[in-house]
Amino acid sequence: MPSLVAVIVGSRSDLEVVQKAADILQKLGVGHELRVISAHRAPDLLDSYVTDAVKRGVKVFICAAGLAAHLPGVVASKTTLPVIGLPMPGQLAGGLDALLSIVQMPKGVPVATVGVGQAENAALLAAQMLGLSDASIARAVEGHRAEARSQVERDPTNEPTPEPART
Ligand code: AIR
Repeated sequence: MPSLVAVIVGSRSDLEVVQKAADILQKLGVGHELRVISAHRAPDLLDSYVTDAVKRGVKVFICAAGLAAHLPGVVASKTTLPVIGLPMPGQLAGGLDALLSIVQMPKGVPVATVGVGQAENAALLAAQMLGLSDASIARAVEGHRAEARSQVERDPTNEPTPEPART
């Protein structure tokens, strides 16, 4: 299956959180690939990887990083394909450092940012973007949404309230 989504993380220490994104993409049948490339420690490798991924047909990037999280912004500076930033939980206010680094992009180079550690949402957003031009991915996203809906509706607390006994 060709990769439509490239997931890049800034460090192996991010992999546990990001695994959920890969799981969701797998479940939805979206071809994807994963790389560990720090924008600060290996900028040249990041540059060549993004160029190559675009040539191979990747359509959306998910970039996860913590601390001074410049990875999504750097990738967004190299392509006009959509980039989804996933801030990693960190030591500063639970990941506020990464969230602000990612969401506060200067005008002209946007990064679509999901919540701190919200890997599932990053994957769903990527699939929704691809679903605009791929009916089977759109249907898979609908199915996932329907499952979530029925899980809430079937929650035991949502059983109909019994009528009070008449005296
Ligand atoms: N990071 C790595 N290079 C640049 C950045 N922003 C981030 C990683 C990880 C954090 O720094 O994304 O969340 C700590 O990385 P490490 O490798 O020291 O565990």
